Amino acid sequence: MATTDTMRQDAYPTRVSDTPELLERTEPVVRGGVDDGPLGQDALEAFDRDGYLVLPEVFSADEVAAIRARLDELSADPTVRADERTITELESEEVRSIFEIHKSDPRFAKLSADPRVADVARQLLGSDVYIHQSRINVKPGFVGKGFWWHSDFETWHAEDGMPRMRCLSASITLTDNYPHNGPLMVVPGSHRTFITTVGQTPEDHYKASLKKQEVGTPDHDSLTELIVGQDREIRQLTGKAGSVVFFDCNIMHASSENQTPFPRSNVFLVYNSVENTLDEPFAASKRRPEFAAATSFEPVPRS
Ligand code: 6CS
Ligand code: FE
Repeated sequence: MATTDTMRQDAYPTRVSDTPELLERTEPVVRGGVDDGPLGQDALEAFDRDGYLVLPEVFSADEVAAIRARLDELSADPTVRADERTITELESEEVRSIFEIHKSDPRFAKLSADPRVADVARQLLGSDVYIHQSRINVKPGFVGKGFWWHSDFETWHAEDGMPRMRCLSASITLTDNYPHNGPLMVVPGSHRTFITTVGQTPEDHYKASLKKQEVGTPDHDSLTELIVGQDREIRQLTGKAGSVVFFDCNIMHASSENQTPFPRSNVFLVYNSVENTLDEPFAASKRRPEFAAATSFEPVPRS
């Protein structure tokens, strides 16, 4: 019998039931080997086990300074601030995120193709890659708010139509990340469990979720089962500016607000495998705008 859209295979059914579940990941984490890129066996095994990998000080202080200077220019530019791709904080007019920077700015386009980042993404995903989403998270001192616990893949699957977990983020730290200024927190190993969430996706959900996500985030009992029940830990990814944190699309992560004078700014580049291009959303009436979910799947050029 011919399958219809409603019968499309969905390995990760989320936002469809009123009871959350913890499902096993049904696919590999690392798809390439030591001959497919710069990472050695230990690094590949660490990413496979933990769902993330920190490469310290990949970019020089001068390179970071140039990117930060550009970030400061963009954040102050009234045209950028008025752009729908710029998200401000819920309680202030402070810039929270600037999306699609790999398309709007040549420096970030070059950064997204930098072999120090893109070659690692290709190796881990075992294929050519394209940019699903890019953004800068500014998290300025004192007023930068946090990001509640979530799996990126849950949103990218439900709202953007991303079929499988063959996708990762590379976070380039533009400022030193301390324990106290809202660094990325991850639950190592959580990438192998998919927590389904309850609650239907509202129309134009991204307008609220990019400021403060609620629908699509795991409930407290599921988070407790994931962390306490599965005997996992919460790890703060601190480190010097210029480091790169690669993290799997399904790892459970969050970050706290920043109550210090020290900004915590990162560039996020989301690499999706060209074998995992977007389908129709799995749990939303329509896909999010292009700046949140690219539908041009050109591979990032190799250098
Ligand atoms: O909804 C999204 O696509 C974005 N939101 C968060 C909190 N992380 C992933 C992504 O940038
Ligand atoms: Fe995220």
